[in-house]
Amino acid sequence: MEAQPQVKQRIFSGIQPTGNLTLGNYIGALRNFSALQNEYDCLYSIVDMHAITVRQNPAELRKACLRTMAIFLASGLDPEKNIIYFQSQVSQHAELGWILNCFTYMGELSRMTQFKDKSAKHADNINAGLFTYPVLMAADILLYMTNLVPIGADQKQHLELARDIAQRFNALYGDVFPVPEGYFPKVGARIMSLQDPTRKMSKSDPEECYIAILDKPDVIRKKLRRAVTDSDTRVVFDPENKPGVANLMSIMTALSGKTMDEVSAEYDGKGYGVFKDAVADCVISVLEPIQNEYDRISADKAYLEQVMVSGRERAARIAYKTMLKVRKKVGLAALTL
Ligand code: AQP
Repeated sequence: MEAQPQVKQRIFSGIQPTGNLTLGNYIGALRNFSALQNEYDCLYSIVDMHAITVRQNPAELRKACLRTMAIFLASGLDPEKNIIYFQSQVSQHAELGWILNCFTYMGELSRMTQFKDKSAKHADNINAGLFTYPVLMAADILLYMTNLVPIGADQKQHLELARDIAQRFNALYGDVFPVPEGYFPKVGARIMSLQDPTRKMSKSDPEECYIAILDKPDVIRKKLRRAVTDSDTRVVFDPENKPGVANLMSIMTALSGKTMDEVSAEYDGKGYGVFKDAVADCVISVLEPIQNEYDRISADKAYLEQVMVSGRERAARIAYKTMLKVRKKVGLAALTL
């Protein structure tokens, strides 16, 4: 008997086109995207609808969307193998988001730490979208019958909620959605701010707190030299007492493949200046080729347009099929006779 071709498991992940993508986004998410593209059937989305939960400058947001797509491609994502697309161009995200809102409880959403953090950061605009953000994220994932979600540790709580919603829906209507699993980097699942290493590195924080994927080498070196450490001189991994050094060690370990012990053996006793310069060399050696590729790709507007159109069409086909099923299950008017 002829062997049946193995159906690949599906991956979905998204990144918000807000500001400059950071080294945290790269280590926590983007790097895994390209590592997984051969084994899985992958959709990678620029989630622009999530971005407007915080007030954005429209012209800047549009530019940031294209910039983010160019970074996806420059970091090694193949648009033939993967579906790369803008979330807002596939209207079923909003449609499923609404339906799933009706299967999510206020109490669950009130517990989300990102909502609490972002409400504190944007106290003048605590809108309903910010509150229901995790439901839209659940819709992003479930719309494609996703099995695996590569994300950083900060998104763990949102993924848990997506799993709960999927299970709740399945319990009512039969096995509609696979219950998605998270895929987290072994090291670097939470890269911390360079200025406050007890908080995650975030692209909406002030410039000196993060390294942007597109930061030039001299900027990277300067930011790392100014990174907050401690008054001790030891290069040892102790996140509780030495969060700044631990963060720099995580960055180096994640990017170089060296173990924490190897990094410690190499730099302990040499002073923080030498260590920080070595971290800068390591970061630059990874980001510089991506930046060169980014310059090439972002100059080719026709190519970006082609990736955008093809991604949108391929994603919409899958999304449409899911919505036929979901609409039928919940009893909405049929789309086809
Ligand atoms: N510091 C981080 N360390 C590891 N992973 C991270 N991610 C984000 N920051 C870190 C991962 O990157 C993916 C995309 O994140 P996002 O853009 O959707 O939003 P976010 O997690 O809220 O990131 P930011 O930088 O904090 O964005 P703003 O400031 O715009 O809200 C996710 O997989 C995330 O885990």
